[in-house]
Amino acid sequence: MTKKYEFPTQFFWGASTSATQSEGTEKGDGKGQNIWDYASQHYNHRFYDGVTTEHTSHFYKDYQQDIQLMADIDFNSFRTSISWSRLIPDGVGEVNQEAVIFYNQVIDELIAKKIEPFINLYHFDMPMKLQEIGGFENRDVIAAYKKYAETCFALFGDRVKYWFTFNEPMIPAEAGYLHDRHYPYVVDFKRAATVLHHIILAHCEAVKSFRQLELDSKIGIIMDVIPVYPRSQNPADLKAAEMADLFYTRSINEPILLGHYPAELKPILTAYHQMPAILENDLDLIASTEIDLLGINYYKPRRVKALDYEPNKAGIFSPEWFFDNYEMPGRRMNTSRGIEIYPQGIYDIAMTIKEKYGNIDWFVSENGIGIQGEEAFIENDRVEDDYRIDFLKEHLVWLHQAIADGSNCLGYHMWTFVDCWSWINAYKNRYGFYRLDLETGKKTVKKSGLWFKSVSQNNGFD
Ligand code: BGP
Repeated sequence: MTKKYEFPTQFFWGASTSATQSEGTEKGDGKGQNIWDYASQHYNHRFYDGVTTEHTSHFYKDYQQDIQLMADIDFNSFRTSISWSRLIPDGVGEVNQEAVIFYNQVIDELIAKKIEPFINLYHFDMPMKLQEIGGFENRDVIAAYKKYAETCFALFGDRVKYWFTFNEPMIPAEAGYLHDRHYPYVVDFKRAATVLHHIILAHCEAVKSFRQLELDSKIGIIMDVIPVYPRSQNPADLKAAEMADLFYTRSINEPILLGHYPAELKPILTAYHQMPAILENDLDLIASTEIDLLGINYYKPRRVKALDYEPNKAGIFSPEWFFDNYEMPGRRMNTSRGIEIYPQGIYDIAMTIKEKYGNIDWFVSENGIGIQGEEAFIENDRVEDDYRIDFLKEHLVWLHQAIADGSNCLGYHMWTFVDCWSWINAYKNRYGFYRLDLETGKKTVKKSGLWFKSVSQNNGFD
């Protein structure tokens, strides 16, 4: 029977997570520390309720059961990441054989359950040994990442058909080196720009290595193409929006998707002495790298207005010298997370990809709603999360419209499969299709999980 909102055949339905947020550690697993293991122990006060990475949803131990739970609600695809510091504990040396066994089992189990594995190589989780030499600020780490990527392709490339180099490549630079949210908690624009440039080069190197293998699979990257909306059509607001877009979106999207940095960036960074070192062949490498598939994480729009006050330019250089964030009156909020909900944004992103980025194949790689205090919605042992179903529906309706208008969208992954540990917020906000009981570890499907199952089964909804 046709559905009112029917999606293209072989549409990917599933969810995403990351290694650090789901695996946990077990005695004797041979995993090396990454920056999150380190930061959640040594800067424990920065994490909600002081929960460390040891207390995640135990995918390392429970992967078989978890994959069965995914199959129970009809996922046909699932994204997770490989933990670099699990596979190569010091980031560059010996491969940890326990990790090889684990990831082989995960991949095989997913395939056996007819769930396509989407494998990402880097989700914010620099091995601590490499962070000690500067992480992505140090050019040598590009070569270490390339070697790590090649190791993954060699070990798992025979079965993994969808690879991704990075999740949200802007975030390690912006949150770790400019806005004091992620370790190493540096606040320095030029260092952030250096990290971003090196991440882009690492992405290019991994894609280059991948191409040489001529595998029958695709490679891409997971990004945010955050739509920017000006407060008004006043030229000052429009200029502010242009600057926010330039710094936070185009500076990463254009090198990855168009093969060059936006021309406007260099004169500004040079004038303010913030230009990172770019070596002779870097721009050629960027220009010659193409991806096959783009993942887009969409949570919120960015609303912008002209500055209320002149910034103090004696302070640390910041993109916020050129615009203010705008709190639109009447905006619809997810108050748990403190972000605006704007389903139409997904349509606007699709049209930007279509018009500006060659209508490349893409999929929604994350979208979801984190809610604090979800236990208040438990009835008869089930979270009755109608608000999540409404959220999903509204976004899917806009996505459906985008596809009707010619967007090459291949799938939709919700964040996330089971309530997971989150950077900074730990377990404050729950996002999963399954509820995780932190005391017992029990995972129970929510109403939204059952709704999603029917959507996947019917490839759409009414
Ligand atoms: C994305 C990250 C995810 C996930 C999600 C939810 O940006 O890729 O790893 O954490 O945001 O955000 P948060 O956990 O901060 O609420």
